[in-house]
Amino acid sequence: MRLFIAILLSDDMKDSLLEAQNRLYDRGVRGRFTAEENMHLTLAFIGEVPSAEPALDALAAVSFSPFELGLEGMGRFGDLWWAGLRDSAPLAALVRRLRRALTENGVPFDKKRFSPHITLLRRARGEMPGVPVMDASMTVERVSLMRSDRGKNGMIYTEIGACEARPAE
Ligand code: 2AM
Repeated sequence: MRLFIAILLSDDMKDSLLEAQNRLYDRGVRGRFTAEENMHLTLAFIGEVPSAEPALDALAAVSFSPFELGLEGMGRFGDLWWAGLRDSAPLAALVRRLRRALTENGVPFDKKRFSPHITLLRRARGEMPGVPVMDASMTVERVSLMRSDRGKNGMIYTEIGACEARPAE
Protein backbone atom coordinates (compact mmCIF):
# COMPACT_ATOMS: atom_id res chain seq x y z
CA MET A 1 0.00 0.00 0.00
CA ARG A 2 1.04 3.57 -0.67
CA LEU A 3 1.15 5.76 2.44
CA PHE A 4 1.84 9.33 3.45
CA ILE A 5 1.38 11.44 6.56
CA ALA A 6 -0.60 14.64 6.23
CA ILE A 7 -2.59 17.37 7.87
CA LEU A 8 -6.17 17.36 6.59
CA LEU A 9 -7.52 20.86 6.08
CA SER A 10 -10.45 22.68 7.67
CA ASP A 11 -13.47 23.58 5.52
CA ASP A 12 -12.48 27.26 5.73
CA MET A 13 -9.04 26.53 4.45
CA LYS A 14 -10.41 24.38 1.60
CA ASP A 15 -12.95 27.09 0.68
CA SER A 16 -10.15 29.59 0.35
CA LEU A 17 -8.09 27.21 -1.79
CA LEU A 18 -11.11 26.46 -4.00
CA GLU A 19 -11.60 30.17 -4.50
CA ALA A 20 -7.98 30.52 -5.55
CA GLN A 21 -8.41 27.64 -8.01
CA ASN A 22 -11.52 29.33 -9.43
CA ARG A 23 -9.65 32.58 -9.85
CA LEU A 24 -6.85 30.80 -11.68
CA TYR A 25 -9.39 29.10 -13.94
CA ASP A 26 -11.11 32.41 -14.64
CA ARG A 27 -7.78 33.80 -15.75
CA GLY A 28 -7.37 31.01 -18.29
CA VAL A 29 -5.18 28.60 -16.35
CA ARG A 30 -5.89 24.95 -17.18
CA GLY A 31 -4.61 21.69 -15.71
CA ARG A 32 -5.61 19.00 -13.23
CA PHE A 33 -7.02 20.92 -10.30
CA THR A 34 -6.89 19.09 -6.96
CA ALA A 35 -10.40 18.04 -5.87
CA GLU A 36 -11.55 19.67 -2.66
CA GLU A 37 -11.69 16.35 -0.79
CA ASN A 38 -8.06 15.64 -1.73
CA MET A 39 -6.57 18.90 -0.46
CA HIS A 40 -4.01 18.30 2.29
CA LEU A 41 -0.57 19.24 3.53
CA THR A 42 1.89 16.35 3.27
CA LEU A 43 4.33 16.09 6.17
CA ALA A 44 6.11 12.90 5.09
CA PHE A 45 5.77 10.77 1.98
CA ILE A 46 6.29 7.08 2.80
CA GLY A 47 5.38 5.42 -0.50
CA GLU A 48 4.85 1.67 -1.04
CA VAL A 49 5.13 -0.46 2.12
CA PRO A 50 3.84 -3.98 2.85
CA SER A 51 2.17 -3.01 6.13
CA ALA A 52 0.84 0.10 7.85
CA GLU A 53 1.77 -1.13 11.35
CA PRO A 54 5.25 0.44 11.66
CA ALA A 55 3.92 3.79 10.40
CA LEU A 56 1.02 3.62 12.88
CA ASP A 57 3.51 2.91 15.67
CA ALA A 58 5.62 5.88 14.59
CA LEU A 59 2.58 8.16 14.57
CA ALA A 60 1.59 6.99 18.05
CA ALA A 61 5.04 7.96 19.34
CA VAL A 62 4.72 11.60 18.25
CA SER A 63 3.29 14.25 20.52
CA PHE A 64 2.51 17.87 19.73
CA SER A 65 0.36 20.72 20.99
CA PRO A 66 -2.26 22.39 18.79
CA PHE A 67 -0.82 25.13 16.55
CA GLU A 68 -1.97 27.60 13.91
CA LEU A 69 -1.45 27.07 10.20
CA GLY A 70 -2.06 29.92 7.75
CA LEU A 71 -2.01 30.19 3.97
CA GLU A 72 0.55 32.46 2.36
CA GLY A 73 1.19 32.98 -1.32
CA MET A 74 1.51 30.68 -4.26
CA GLY A 75 4.43 29.01 -5.95
CA ARG A 76 5.33 26.26 -8.41
CA PHE A 77 7.53 23.22 -8.85
CA GLY A 78 7.57 23.18 -12.65
CA ASP A 79 3.98 22.61 -13.78
CA LEU A 80 2.78 21.76 -10.23
CA TRP A 81 1.34 24.90 -8.66
CA TRP A 82 0.81 25.16 -4.94
CA ALA A 83 -0.43 27.34 -2.12
CA GLY A 84 2.22 28.16 0.45
CA LEU A 85 2.03 28.33 4.22
CA ARG A 86 3.18 30.92 6.68
CA ASP A 87 6.47 30.02 8.34
CA SER A 88 5.70 27.99 11.43
CA ALA A 89 8.18 26.78 14.02
CA PRO A 90 5.66 24.28 15.50
CA LEU A 91 5.07 22.82 12.03
CA ALA A 92 8.81 22.42 11.43
CA ALA A 93 9.22 20.84 14.87
CA LEU A 94 6.35 18.43 14.24
CA VAL A 95 7.88 17.30 10.95
CA ARG A 96 11.26 16.76 12.61
CA ARG A 97 9.64 14.63 15.33
CA LEU A 98 7.61 12.67 12.80
CA ARG A 99 10.64 11.92 10.66
CA ARG A 100 12.63 10.81 13.69
CA ALA A 101 9.79 8.49 14.78
CA LEU A 102 9.55 7.03 11.26
CA THR A 103 13.28 6.36 11.22
CA GLU A 104 13.16 4.78 14.68
CA ASN A 105 10.37 2.48 13.54
CA GLY A 106 12.15 1.48 10.34
CA VAL A 107 9.64 3.19 8.05
CA PRO A 108 11.16 4.44 4.77
CA PHE A 109 10.19 7.94 3.62
CA ASP A 110 11.20 10.60 1.14
CA LYS A 111 14.08 12.46 2.84
CA LYS A 112 13.91 15.53 0.61
CA ARG A 113 13.95 18.79 2.55
CA PHE A 114 10.45 19.58 3.81
CA SER A 115 8.96 22.35 1.72
CA PRO A 116 5.40 22.86 2.97
CA HIS A 117 2.89 23.25 0.14
CA ILE A 118 -0.68 22.38 -0.76
CA THR A 119 -0.98 21.29 -4.37
CA LEU A 120 -3.62 23.35 -6.21
CA LEU A 121 -3.10 21.86 -9.66
CA ARG A 122 -0.80 19.64 -11.65
CA ARG A 123 0.15 19.88 -15.33
CA ALA A 124 -0.65 23.58 -15.20
CA ARG A 125 -0.89 25.37 -18.53
CA GLY A 126 -0.87 29.14 -18.74
CA GLU A 127 0.95 31.93 -16.97
CA MET A 128 0.84 32.23 -13.21
CA PRO A 129 -1.11 35.42 -12.57
CA GLY A 130 -0.41 37.80 -9.70
CA VAL A 131 -0.86 35.93 -6.45
CA PRO A 132 -4.57 35.62 -5.74
CA VAL A 133 -5.41 36.58 -2.17
CA MET A 134 -5.84 33.52 -0.02
CA ASP A 135 -6.53 34.28 3.55
CA ALA A 136 -7.39 31.45 5.87
CA SER A 137 -5.97 29.75 8.88
CA MET A 138 -6.80 26.76 11.03
CA THR A 139 -5.72 25.12 14.25
CA VAL A 140 -3.94 21.82 13.71
CA GLU A 141 -5.17 19.26 16.20
CA ARG A 142 -4.63 16.04 14.29
CA VAL A 143 -2.09 14.42 12.01
CA SER A 144 -3.27 11.63 9.72
CA LEU A 145 -1.75 8.53 8.20
CA MET A 146 -3.21 8.36 4.69
CA ARG A 147 -3.47 5.56 2.17
CA SER A 148 -3.45 6.55 -1.45
CA ASP A 149 -5.26 4.44 -4.06
CA ARG A 150 -5.68 5.05 -7.75
CA GLY A 151 -9.41 5.50 -8.47
CA LYS A 152 -11.21 5.69 -11.81
CA ASN A 153 -11.31 9.48 -11.62
CA GLY A 154 -8.07 10.25 -9.85
CA MET A 155 -6.46 9.45 -6.54
CA ILE A 156 -8.51 8.40 -3.51
CA TYR A 157 -7.01 9.27 -0.14
CA THR A 158 -8.25 7.45 2.97
CA GLU A 159 -7.28 8.15 6.55
CA ILE A 160 -6.18 4.89 8.19
CA GLY A 161 -4.81 6.27 11.44
CA ALA A 162 -4.27 9.51 13.30
CA CYS A 163 -2.48 11.20 16.14
CA GLU A 164 -4.32 13.88 18.15
CA ALA A 165 -2.62 16.91 19.64
CA ARG A 166 -2.42 16.91 23.40
CA PRO A 167 -4.21 19.89 24.92
CA ALA A 168 -2.13 23.07 25.12
CA GLU A 169 -0.74 23.71 28.59
P1 2AM B 1 2.63 16.74 -4.19
O1 2AM B 1 1.24 17.23 -3.99
O2 2AM B 1 3.65 17.82 -4.17
O3 2AM B 1 2.78 15.82 -5.40
C1 2AM B 1 0.42 12.00 -1.95
O4 2AM B 1 1.05 11.62 -3.13
C2 2AM B 1 1.07 13.22 -1.36
O5 2AM B 1 2.45 12.94 -1.09
C3 2AM B 1 1.05 14.46 -2.24
O6 2AM B 1 0.75 15.55 -1.40
C4 2AM B 1 2.45 14.56 -2.75
O7 2AM B 1 2.93 15.84 -2.92
C5 2AM B 1 3.23 13.98 -1.61
N1 2AM B 1 4.58 13.56 -1.98
C6 2AM B 1 5.73 13.98 -1.41
N2 2AM B 1 6.77 13.37 -1.92
C7 2AM B 1 6.32 12.53 -2.87
C8 2AM B 1 6.94 11.63 -3.76
N3 2AM B 1 8.28 11.42 -3.77
N4 2AM B 1 6.14 10.95 -4.62
C9 2AM B 1 4.79 11.14 -4.62
N5 2AM B 1 4.16 11.97 -3.79
C10 2AM B 1 4.90 12.66 -2.92
